[in-house]
Amino acid sequence: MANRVLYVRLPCNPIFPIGVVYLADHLYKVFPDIEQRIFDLGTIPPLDFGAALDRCIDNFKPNLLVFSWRDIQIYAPVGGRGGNPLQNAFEFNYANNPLIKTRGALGGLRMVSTYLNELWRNTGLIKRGFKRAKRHHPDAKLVVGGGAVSVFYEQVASMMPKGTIVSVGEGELLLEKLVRQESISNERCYIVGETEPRERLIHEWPTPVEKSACNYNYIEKIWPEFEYYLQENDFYIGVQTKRGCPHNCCYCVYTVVEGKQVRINPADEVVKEMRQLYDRGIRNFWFTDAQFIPARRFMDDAVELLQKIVDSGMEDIHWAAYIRADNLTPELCELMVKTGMNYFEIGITSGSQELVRKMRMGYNLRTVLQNCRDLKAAGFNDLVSVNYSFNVIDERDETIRQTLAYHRALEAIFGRDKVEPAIFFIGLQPHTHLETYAIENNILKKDYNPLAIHLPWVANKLLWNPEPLGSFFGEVCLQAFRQNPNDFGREVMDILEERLGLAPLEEALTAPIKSKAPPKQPELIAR
Ligand code: B12
Ligand code: SF4
Repeated sequence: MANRVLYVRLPCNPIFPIGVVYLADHLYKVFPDIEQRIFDLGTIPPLDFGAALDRCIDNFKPNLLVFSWRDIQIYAPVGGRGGNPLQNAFEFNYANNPLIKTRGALGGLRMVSTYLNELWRNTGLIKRGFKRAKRHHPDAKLVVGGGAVSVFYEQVASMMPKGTIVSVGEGELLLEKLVRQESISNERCYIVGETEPRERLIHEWPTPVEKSACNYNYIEKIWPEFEYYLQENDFYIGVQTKRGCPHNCCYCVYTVVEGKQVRINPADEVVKEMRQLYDRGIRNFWFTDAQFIPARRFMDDAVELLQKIVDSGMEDIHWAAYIRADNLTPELCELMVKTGMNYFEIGITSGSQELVRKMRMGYNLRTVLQNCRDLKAAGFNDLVSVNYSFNVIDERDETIRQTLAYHRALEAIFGRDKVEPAIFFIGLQPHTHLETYAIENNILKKDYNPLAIHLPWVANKLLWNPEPLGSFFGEVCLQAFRQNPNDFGREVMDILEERLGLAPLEEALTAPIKSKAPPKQPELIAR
């Protein structure tokens, strides 16, 4: 039996390592007698990573080494760890001034080197840890998982030592089997150098696990650095209230990582978990669900949870989440405000109903607008971030004008300063409809490597911004970076409006049904 389990969360911006916390909590509930330890490299200064890992392994002597890798893609449009990747890419691709072009190229190189360094550093830490653990237990096992590994599970094989178990999605049952030393052949995983990932492994459904409140009395015993996250007041500590998302949005991989089947964690257990954190001084929570209210049929569950939070008397808390704002009622809005929601993100992607439909998102923009009015009427007066990705599929001047009209309507509801337009350019991810579309349309080769963003011809395509509108957006973004880098999103919207004008709102809200409509998805029919 593997009875000494060490969880190493690989270096990461300080986001609460909820994944390893849940895994350790689960194993404790199944095997109360095994020894476990959490070691979070997110709390260690970079120069000390290797030595601190060695010390931890020498002290604890694990025979099951669990590495959790959260994120790999640092080239998101917001200021990433290597600088602002969107600005670099656009300066390099679209700037007319050669000096700015060069600055973009240099910035891009800096970003690429940060990215490659992180890949090498993390794989180096995994190899180093494995070697060290084997000094104490020659038959120690190594398993890697987490968000980054789930998305890029096919690519990480070449970077891992032989024998590494590479896991996709949630890891509770896999770890249970590893502790018992049972066969793992039915789990969503493969072993480097021994087995190949099954075809469409990521599309396999996770086995539902009934989630109970995480036992933080236990977690603080096995995680000496837990305190770190309790000291700062502004951390949003992760609490998961459900898993899975039933939608099919064309660019999204969550729905395959977590699966389409939504599994609700019992509301009493969620509140019990929050209570333990509350009693330790935590006031800010992030509901880490792919979507807090994934579809209308889950609205009652959200009501139940929020009502139980009200009943619990935790009055001075705040929470944030990804919210599909088409699934709200006035009652839900009131509960959201009453329970302290002070930030949410809506990923409508476009304010044009026609494009929202083409991206298979299943949103009704008119409903979203009405629900936002209800939220405002319920007293919501905080920040909402609205994600737009221009130029995804079939974008035209006309649809841009519609998005602008839609955004102005949101501003009219919440106030300009309360609606943050987050301008994303979709990072093309494996296993998404958009990837299939790109391959079918010869934009990407079938054997492209989604991690090879250091190759400019791959990077350009993975940051989805195809011509003919690509250079137009490049130019608009560069102007916005120049004019008002601190309020980039709003500046982009203003420049676009100056150049293209606004459509009537009604036009944004109505999508003419054309003969070339996308294939109907069961979920879209359901709503
Ligand atoms: C909520 C969320 C956020 C929130 C986090 C809020 C908070 N305070 O926690 C916010 C909005 C802040 C956020 C930000 C970002 N995120 Co985010 N986020 C998510 C999301 C939706 C859920 C993550 C989560 O906490 N899940 C709940 C916990 C319990 O699950 P978990 O940590 O994944 O752990 C489970 C499994 O992964 C597994 N597991 C974990 N480790 C291990 C190890 C082993 C060995 C095994 C077997 C299993 C295993 O078991 C765990 C329990 O079931 C995921 C997408 C998704 N649906 O998974 C993206 C995701 C993790 N994010 C991602 C990224 C990239 C980011 C950003 C870097 C984006 C950016 N460039 O700005 C930022 C910055 C993050 C940072 N480090 O600074 C990527 C990471 C992969 C990648 N592409 O590189 C993901 C997967 C989304 C995606 N489309 O690819 N994010
Ligand atoms: S609703 Fe959100 S989580 Fe679900 S598939 Fe669409 S983008 Fe992904």
